[in-house]
Amino acid sequence: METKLIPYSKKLLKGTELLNESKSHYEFMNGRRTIREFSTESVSIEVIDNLIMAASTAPSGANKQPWVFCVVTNPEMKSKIRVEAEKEEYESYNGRMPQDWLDDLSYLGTDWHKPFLEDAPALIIVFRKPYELVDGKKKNNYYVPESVGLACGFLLQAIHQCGLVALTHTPSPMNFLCKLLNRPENEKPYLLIPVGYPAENVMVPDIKRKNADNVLVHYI
Ligand code: IYR
Repeated sequence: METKLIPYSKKLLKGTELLNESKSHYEFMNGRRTIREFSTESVSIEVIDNLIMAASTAPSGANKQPWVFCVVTNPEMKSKIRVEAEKEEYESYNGRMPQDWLDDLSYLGTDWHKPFLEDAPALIIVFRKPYELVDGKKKNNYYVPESVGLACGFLLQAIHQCGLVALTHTPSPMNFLCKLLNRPENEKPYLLIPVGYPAENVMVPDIKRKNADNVLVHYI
């Protein structure tokens, strides 16, 4: 197949300008924190749509873009999601999660209560699509978890860029979301991301990120 090519042009940075840009971007991203308490203040749907379309620019296997982002702002639907998520989380925190896991989470102070599912103005539920259904036939997608993970990363970055906050929530198992949102069989829930403004005077755990010695290896 003949590929149609188009020019790619972008302003190039060099030297100190490049160094400064890379440093200030690192510092900006290092200021991102997961937030678990949300203000109920609304965010316009156009803003949410722009964040999602930024996420949807992520690279994906064979450019199949194997994702769907469902946005829930309806209060009744948010309540239904909270009820179902809390049922699963109750089971997880009371028997399904091994003690080691509970110990690893204890500093976060999380439990089965999930008020952010009603407080946050928008819940973005990300579905992965292992395959497409074309005329009732399955057509496989490629590198689906990697692609959808990248799209979620782009989404978190866009949310941070706009001064909003998010939580990467994984009620487990998440199958109730397929039913509640009436999704087709080729869509599997991947991540639930409440988005909005932080609750007033919100506090976050004083966690430390690993330094370069622990996450970066040079081969020069
Ligand atoms: N899904 C649960 C538990 C949980 C698991 C991990 I790994 C976390 O980093 C945080 C929470 C919950 O949302 O509470």
